[in-house]
Formats: sequence, structure tokens, C-alpha cells
Amino acid sequence: MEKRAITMGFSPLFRIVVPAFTEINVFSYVASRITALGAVMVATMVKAYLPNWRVEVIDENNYHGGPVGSDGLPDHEVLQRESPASVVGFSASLTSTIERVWKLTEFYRSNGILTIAGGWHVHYLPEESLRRDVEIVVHGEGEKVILRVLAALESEKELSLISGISYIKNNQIVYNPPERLFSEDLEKLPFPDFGVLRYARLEYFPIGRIRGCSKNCEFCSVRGRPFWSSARHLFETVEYLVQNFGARKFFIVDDRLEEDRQGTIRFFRLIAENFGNLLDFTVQVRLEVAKDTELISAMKAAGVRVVCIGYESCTDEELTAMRKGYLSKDMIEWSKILHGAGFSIHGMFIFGYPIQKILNNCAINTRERVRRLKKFITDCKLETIQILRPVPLPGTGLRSRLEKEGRLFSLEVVPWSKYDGSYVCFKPDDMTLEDLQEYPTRLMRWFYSPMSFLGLIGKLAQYPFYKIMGMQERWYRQWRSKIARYGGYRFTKQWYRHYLSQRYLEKIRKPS
Ligand code: B12
Ligand code: SF4
Repeated sequence: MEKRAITMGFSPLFRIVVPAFTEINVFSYVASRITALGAVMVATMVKAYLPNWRVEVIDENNYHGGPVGSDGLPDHEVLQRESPASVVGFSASLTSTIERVWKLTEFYRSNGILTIAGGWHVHYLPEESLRRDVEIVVHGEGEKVILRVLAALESEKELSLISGISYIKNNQIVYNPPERLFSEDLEKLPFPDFGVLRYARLEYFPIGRIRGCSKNCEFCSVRGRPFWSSARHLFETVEYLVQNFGARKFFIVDDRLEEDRQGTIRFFRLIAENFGNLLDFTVQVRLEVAKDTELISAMKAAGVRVVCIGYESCTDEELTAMRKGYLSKDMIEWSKILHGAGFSIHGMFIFGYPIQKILNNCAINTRERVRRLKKFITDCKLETIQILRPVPLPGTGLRSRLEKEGRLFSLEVVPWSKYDGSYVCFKPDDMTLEDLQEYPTRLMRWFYSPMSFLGLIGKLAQYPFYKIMGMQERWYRQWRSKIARYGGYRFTKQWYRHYLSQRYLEKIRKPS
């Protein structure tokens, strides 16, 4: 496709779809209250710079009150009948949602609608989507590229002049690489306009300042030299969202706040000076941040309530194989420091990282792994946890390693939709298939036990005491984590029932 004519009325509609998680997942709840910042940013740009276009974002994970089909998912036939889109874009970062993207592109394309997709999954694997009804793949940041693509389509100009896209021409893939994955001038981007969302209810507003990451964890697909906007730009974004959308709770999506330490401290100080600690921030940081007293106190003063920490493992061998960049020695101590500063910790773990071949036949007995992890989680007194299996995501060192060793299940056996951390996707080398599939769930069920309900009742009963002592804030923090824990219990139970009904292990055992 070099040129593509599209049906455009007087004011064409550009719809962006954030595809549904088709599997129940530990993130399903939060996804129904937040949205994808990337999709909103791309839509915001179109709204700001192409005034003849109308734009909307349908987030299928945060979708309330819109038309739904018999599968319970948004009904795009009705959506299209109600407001016909000329071009439909897809947020295709998450591998686990790519089959849903293909299902929808098939529908739209068969109706003559042009389809575009952007995000990490299609960036690494453009061809499989281009061969399945995605007409244009956008690589890297989409804000500027989308303006060029829509303008070219409108005037029927050639796409070959646009960098950062790929498409098919004469049955061959044409790839025009982006100049770089992340731009230096994030400062010039408009504030995210969440008014572009249709049928969504936002509780957490995703915001961000830093893109890219200078670390190199083996399991992660985020690559690219990091760039950031100023602290003031993010502060003004918060002000804008408070004033225009009544926002109170924010999730800072930056992978590592510490990437620009000075800017992050400045941002939190600006927040504290102007809002005190009235707003509520959830952030992602690396555990070593505990050593940084200046950053910690700035975060505390600004109202950071929850820190999400990718612990990944408590075992040195696994941390080494993952290229995590630190060992287990100080991890419990650092967690204590973060608790001491008043943060709730959401601990993220990967169970059963494949280490045997990469670490010269080093093996740890599965029961020993389980014992160590339970002890570690108890010692760290984590408020909430997630324990997932290693996922060989496209573009990661982990995937290439397992691919070379011939250990990946084919996509016929384990389709992309299972790449969400809840399912084994490769043949383990130092434990059985059953252990890798079962133990993370058993650990989750151990943590989120039925006793969590009693914990909730107990906390409620303690309220008068905390009030008399003037410690309501502490009580509230603990109350929130009890609620989260009870929610975790209910989720784990529901997920396990769903998992058993699929007979997953039987299916993947067959071809091995
Ligand atoms: C916030 C976040 C979440 C939120 C998602 C909220 C939401 N609805 O989006 C939550 C916490 C729910 C989440 C969950 C998970 N996540 Co997550 N998450 C992120 C994170 C940290 C930030 C994403 C973000 O907002 N970035 C900022 C925006 C501005 O950038 P962007 O999204 O890349 O968008 C730009 C471009 O991609 C492009 N673009 C994007 N969409 C579109 C659409 C069009 C039409 C166009 C033209 C362009 C375009 O333009 C955008 C603007 O420049 C990323 C890491 C990262 N740095 O990307 C991981 C990341 C996306 N997550 C990842 C993963 C794997 C998961 C989980 C599976 C858990 C896990 N095992 O780690 C679960 C998903 C559960 C499931 N069912 O599968 C991976 C995805 C890799 C992959 N191939 O799947 C990432 C990349 C991190 C990693 N470790 O590699 N995640
Ligand atoms: S896991 Fe976090 S620190 Fe590691 S490479 Fe990915 S974004 Fe960077």
C-alpha cells in the first residue's frame, strides 16, 4: 500500500481502540478504572492539530454503558453504525491482546475502514499484523507520526515519505524506521485530554514524564535511550487534570522515576507546595530508591501512597540471570525503609525464571524456591503482591534465548492471548511444567487467603481506637491494603476456577 483512499465525510472520525484483555487477569480490575495513556496522547494530538477530524477512544477494558455483543465485549458493529469511523487505530502494546486486535481489524477492514496499529507488540512483530488486516504499523511514539499519516491519507499523498511506519506494498513489507524511538521534545506535547474517551469511567489518571529506560532487564521489552519532559510540564499536566477532570488519583506510568532523579524530586516538591498531600499518586520505582532519602521525603510530602516494585525474585541466581542490577542482600532492609516512610508496597514477582542453562547448570529445587519466596514476602510485610510466570515477550532477550534453545511452545499450542503471566509459555529446564504452572497460583492463594476477610473485619473494629489516638491516616492506609487483599482473594479464587475449566496443562502437555 503506497496510497490509500479513505471514505471521508465533512468531519471524519478517527477512533482508537484499546483492545480487551480476553483472559481474566490480575490486572483486569485496575484496567477497568484506568486507561492507556498512549492512545489518549495520540488522540489528543489529532484533536489539537487536525481540527477537521473528530476523535474518540474506546477502551475495551474500561467500558461502561456502551453497546455490547453476545461475548460481553464492545459491539463494534453498533458503534460503527452509530458513529461511522473513517480510520480506526489500535493500541497494540500488550502481546496478550493482539488476537483481539486482529479480530477487530478483520471486521473494520471488511467494511472498507482503514486500520492502523501502534505499540510494543506490533513494533517488534509488524509483519504478522500487516498480513492480518492491519494496514499501517506505527513504530515508536505515535504523536507526530499519526498527524503525518492522517494528513497523507486525506490528501492521498504517498506514505513512503513518512518515517516510523511499516506497510505492505506489492506483497513486500516496507519499513521506514523512526529516527529514534523516543523524542527529546516531550515538553511540546499537549496535556492528555481524557475527554476523548467514550464510555469510560476514570478513577486513576495515567500521566507520564519519562520515556525509555537505561536498564536492560532480560524479560522486558522496553528499550530506547530515555528522555523526559520538565518537572513543571508534568506538574502543569496534574493541575490541568485536577481543574478540568476533577482528577485526584494518578498513576505515574514512568518505568523508573529515578531515571531523572532531580526532575522527579522537583515535580513532587511542586505538588507538595501547591496541593500538600491531598492528591494520591501510585508510582513505579526500583527498590534501591529506598537509599535516596531526599527523593523518598519528596514523594511522601506529595502524597505518594503506593509504590509498585518489580522485586522479580529474592534469589541471587535469578536476579543475575534477569540482569536486574542488584542482589538480594539489602532487599528486606530497603522494603522496611519504604514502609517506614509510610508507603504501601505492591510487590511484583516472577516465579521460576529459567536459570539452569544460562548459569552453567545451576539449579534450585522448586520447594526451596517456594520456601524462600514465602519467607521473603512475610519478612518484607508486603501489602499486596502479584506472582506471575516468566513471559517470553517479543523483543526481549528472554524470548531470543528460549527460542534458540527450542523451548518456546508454538503459537498453535500457546497463543499470544496466554502471554499475560498467568500461563506457562515455554518448557522449563529446572522444574516440571506442572510446578511452573501451579506454584505461582498456590503462592497467590497462600497470600490472598480466606483469612483476608477476617482481616478486613478486624481492621474495621479497630477504627475507634486509631481515631482516639489521632492515627486515622495510618488506619486508612492499612484499611486500603486490607481491602486490596480481600479483592486479591476473590480474584485468585475466580481465576483458579476459570483456569481449571480450561484444562490448560493437558493441552500443552500433549505435544511435548
Ligand atoms: C501502564 C502500564 C500498564 C498498565 C496498563 C494500563 C493501560 N490500560 O494501559 C497495567 C498496570 C494495567 C499493565 C498491565 C500489564 N502490563 Co504493562 N505496562 C505499562 C507501562 C509501564 C506504561 C505504558 C504507558 O502508558 N506508556 C506511556 C505511553 C505514552 O507510551 P505507549 O503506551 O508506548 O504509547 C506510545 C506508542 O506505543 C504509540 N502508540 C500506542 N498506542 C497507539 C495507537 C495508535 C493508533 C498509534 C498510531 C500509536 C500508538 O504511541 C504512543 C504515544 O507515543 C508499559 C511500559 C512502557 N514503558 O511502555 C508496560 C508494558 C506495556 N506492560 C507490559 C506487560 C507485559 C504487562 C502485563 C502482561 C504484566 C506483565 N507480565 O508485566 C499486564 C497486562 C495484563 C494482560 N491482561 O495482559 C509490557 C508489554 C510488552 C508486551 N509485548 O506485551 C510493557 C511494555 C512492559 C514490559 N515489561 O515490557 N501495564
Ligand atoms: S523492567 Fe523496568 S528497569 Fe528493567 S528494563 Fe524494563 S523498564 Fe527498565
